[in-house]
Order: sequence, then structure tokens, then C-alpha cells
Amino acid sequence: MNVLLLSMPDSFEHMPPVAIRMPNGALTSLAGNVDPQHRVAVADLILAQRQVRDTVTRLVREIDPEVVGLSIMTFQRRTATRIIELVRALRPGVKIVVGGYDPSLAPDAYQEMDVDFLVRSEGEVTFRELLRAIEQGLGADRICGLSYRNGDHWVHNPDRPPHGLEDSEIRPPNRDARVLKGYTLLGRQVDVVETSRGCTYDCSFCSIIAMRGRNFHTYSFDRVLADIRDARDHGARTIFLVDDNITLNVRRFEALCEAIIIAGLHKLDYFVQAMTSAIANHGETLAPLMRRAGFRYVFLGIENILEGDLEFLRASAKNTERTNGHDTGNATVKAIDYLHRNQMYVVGGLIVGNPGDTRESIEANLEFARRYVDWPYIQHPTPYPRTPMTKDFRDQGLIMNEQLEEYDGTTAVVRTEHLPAEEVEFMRWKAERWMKTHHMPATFRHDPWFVLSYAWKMAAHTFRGSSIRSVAGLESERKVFERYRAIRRAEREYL
Ligand code: B12
Ligand code: SF4
Repeated sequence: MNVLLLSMPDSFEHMPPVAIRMPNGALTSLAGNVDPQHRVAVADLILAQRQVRDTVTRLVREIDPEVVGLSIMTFQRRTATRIIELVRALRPGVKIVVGGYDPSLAPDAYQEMDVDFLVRSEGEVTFRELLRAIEQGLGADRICGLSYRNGDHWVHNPDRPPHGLEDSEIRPPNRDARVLKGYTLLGRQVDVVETSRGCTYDCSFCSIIAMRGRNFHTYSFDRVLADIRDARDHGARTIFLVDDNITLNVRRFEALCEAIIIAGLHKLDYFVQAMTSAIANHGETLAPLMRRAGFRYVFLGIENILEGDLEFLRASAKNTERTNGHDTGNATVKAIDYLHRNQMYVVGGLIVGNPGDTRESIEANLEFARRYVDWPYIQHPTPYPRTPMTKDFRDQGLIMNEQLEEYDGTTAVVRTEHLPAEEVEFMRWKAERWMKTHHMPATFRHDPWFVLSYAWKMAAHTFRGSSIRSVAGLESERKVFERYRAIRRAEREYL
């Protein structure tokens, strides 16, 4: 059968497509796990963000799919609805399958749409079995993890337990299936690689627990190294390790760094997400190893620098430093120090706009970011389906905006007890634009050609909404903010 897999074009403020266009790891993993007789095409629509309608129309004509699959996050739901309508109009008989975080966590929303199948949580085995059932004309009632339309109602089969990953049932991704080009992270071709899945923490804003429970499973190093080589052989110069929480097992992470060095794969740049506690508590050995293995950017889940906020986010434990077996306070500064001493850059993940936040508490976090992080990744708490935080915000009546396409993390959709949502967003937006410019010299040293070619476009993106009058001080920043929000609203209309 011919199969077309699509990821959505929607991007958000911290991923300006001019500089960052990441592949979706789920789709190549699905493509690597179907039976060999199927012909799968993977299209990451971030690579055609301003030609979505034309690109989907062309791909449906060229590939002539019997099955179309879409990978969807919550803020991409509206775009997904429009793409589903387009595909259905082009090929009325096609089977449409949805998967990823939003369909898994809010399946009811998809039952209203013109969708045939919904794959919940991990997809490789479920999708493989689904294609077999469609090809052989069999029923879908025995496929765990699948929901499907049966006449005028939906059937939800039992859940599929999280995969152990240790055996070889989940085969490596198939990057040859990609049909669009242009992945980049600041001018270098980027690819995504997984070394593990899952997390045993339960941060209240994170979707991972409702998605798969609290567990942690790992791939073998042989497989991971082969996957990195495959990404490199497909042109990648930067590898993003997309594990939910690679730092859960620090000894394993250290061993992985060593394996990367021994395999000679340390000439690539690596980007990873990490907990502050793991880096602070093990930085003496871990940070130098990471550096030698080629790690350049570390996304630190700082979340907030104030204890009260960390408690609300249920993120105190993963941000605690321990000395001689005792908790000795917030781990963030120490973690940043280890990374900086080993020439790595900190992408600082902070969340401002929590229920108790005041102007002062938000400002304290912004000031921290100005002082310590190399690239700010400041977000607002966003009530995604089925996270514990969503219930807290709803119970307190603080959700101000139900337009899911604005649930992109940098649009404040909740208010605090003291500040309106818009004010919270204004404070972050105003501070963050300038912080981003500070990293330009480091980017220039690493990739001068990219910065010379794209600095203007990147600045235009960061400061969109500004005008000659505002630069000359003749227009207030509020006015610029209003224009920025209007531009952002227009950008969200992908088709
Ligand atoms: C890596 C990652 C990113 C990367 C890369 C994204 C990319 N291009 O793929 C970056 C840093 C760019 C990113 C950014 C964002 N992300 Co993000 N990201 C993740 C993370 C850590 C891992 C995702 C991943 O690749 N997993 C590995 C793959 C193989 O697994 P998977 O995606 O789950 O796919 C499996 C199943 O879901 C299913 N499946 C998925 N799609 C499909 C499709 C079909 C047809 C089928 C059958 C099955 C299927 O099968 C797959 C294989 O088992 C998750 C989870 C986490 N713990 O935080 C968040 C997560 C997905 N991100 C999230 C969000 C909100 C964002 C942002 C909006 C804001 C932010 N928090 O940074 C931006 C927006 C990105 C953009 N488009 O502009 C949320 C989504 C919440 C939701 N309900 O939608 C998550 C869950 C984190 C969270 N807050 O809880 N993200
Ligand atoms: S530590 Fe990270 S992956 Fe784990 S629950 Fe918290 S935010 Fe999610």
C-alpha cells in the first residue's frame, strides 16, 4: 500500500523556521516499522510552511496514498482539521489515521472529525498491525492501542503497554522515506535520535505521564550509535537527542557519551534536554564527558527559580541539589556553572505566569534568564489535555483562552491571581527579544556564513511588530506588542 505520513507545519516563537526546522522523529520511526511491501512517504510540513495546501495536494497526487497519517500536537489541532478536510476532498476513499500527543490525550475531539483510525500513545507496532488489517481486509478489534470508527460510533480497543525497547521489535527509523528537504538548526542540517523513552517524574505541566505512565525504557547503545551514523549519512551535522529525560540514568548517559567518543561520532554537534539536578549532582564527571562527546546546547528544565512556583509545577525534586545525601537547595546555578565551564550553552527553559505569580516574581525569573542563560526558552503554563496542571487552572478559574491554536507555549492563555494573561505575555515578550540577541556572537563564531546570510531575517523575526517609529521611540512598546500579536495570529493560518 502507499502511505503518506504528515507532521504539521505549525511552529512557535522559539522555533523560528528561518533558523530551526526539525524533523518529526515519530514519522520516520513509523516508516521504519511497517512491513516491507508498503511504500511510505514522510513529509514534515514545517519544510513547506507557506505552501501547505499546494504541497499536500501535490503529494497526494504523486503518492496516491491508500492511507494518510497525521502526527499532531494540541496547538496544531486546527491545522490538522483543515489538512484532513483537504485530503478527504482530494481522495474521498483514503483511510485517515491520526496519532501523537493530541489524539492520544484528547481522542474525543477527533471523533467529531472525518478520521477513520486513532492510534493512542506509542505507534510503531499498532500502526504496523493496522496496515496489515487494512491490507488483508481484517477487522481492527484485536489491535491494542487503536480507536476506530465503526458505523456511527467509535470503538476504543484496550491500551497497548509501553514498549520495553530492549528487544529489536521496534526497528530503526527509515530516513529514506522523507520526501521534503531543508532541515536545519542554525545553518547545520539537523536530525533527531532517540536513546530512551519515558520519565519517572510527574511534573504537573508535562504530558508524558498521561501519555505513557511513569516508566523509563532504553535502546541499546549499538542501536543508538547506528541511528546516529544513519542520521549523519543522511547529511546531519547536528543531532538532537529527543529523549523525554535522558538524565534519569546518569551513569548510562555518561557511558553513552563515552560510546559516542569511541565510535568517532563526537565531531557532530549534539543538543539534549536535561534536568538541573542531574547536571548539578554529577557535573564534575558528566559535563566534561558531554563536552568531549560533542554536546553543544543543553536545554535545562529550570522551570522556575522560586520555590513556590516549583511546588505548583511539581518540579522541585528534579531541581534539587544534593550534597552528602542531603538536599541543599536549588540546583540551577550549579548546573549552569558546570555547563559553562565545559564550553556548553544553556537553553534556559522557564515557565512564568503560574497562579501565584506577581509582577515581581516574573521579573525575578526574567532577570535570572538575562544573567545566566545563553538562549532563553521562556514559556507560559499551558493547560494541555489531561495534565494535572490543567485541572488546577480550571478549578481556579484561571483559563482565559480556549483557542487551542494559541496553546503554543508563548501565548499566555491563563491568568495569574494577580495579573491578566496579556500582561504576563507582554513582560516575557519584551524581555526575551533582547536576550536572544546576546547569543549572536557565539553563533557567529560557530557558523559565520549562516549568521552573515540570515542575521537580518532572524532579527526581523525576533523584533517583528517593530517599526521605524518605535525604534525612534515615537511609539510605545504596547503598540509594538499589539502588532506582534496580530502578525502572530495571521501566521497561524497555514492553510
Ligand atoms: C523533542 C520534542 C520537541 C522538539 C522536536 C519536535 C519535533 N520536531 O518532533 C522541539 C524542541 C522542537 C519541541 C518543540 C515544541 N514542543 Co515538544 N516535545 C518533544 C518531546 C520531548 C519528545 C517528542 C519526540 O520526538 N518523541 C519521540 C517520538 C518517537 O515519540 P512521539 O513523538 O511521542 O511519537 C510516538 C507516538 O506519539 C505516536 N505517534 C506520533 N505521531 C503519530 C502519527 C501517526 C499517524 C501514528 C499512527 C502515531 C503517531 O507514535 C510515535 C512512535 O511511538 C515531547 C515529550 C516530552 N516528554 O516532553 C515534547 C512535546 C511533544 N512537545 C510539546 C510542545 C507543547 C512543544 C511546543 C509547542 C512548545 C514546547 N513545549 O517547547 C514546541 C512546538 C514545536 C514546533 N512545532 O514549533 C508537548 C506537546 C503537548 C501536547 N499535548 O500537544 C510535549 C508532549 C511536551 C510537554 N509539554 O508535555 N518539542
Ligand atoms: S522531568 Fe521532564 S519529562 Fe519528566 S515529567 Fe518532568 S518535564 Fe516531563
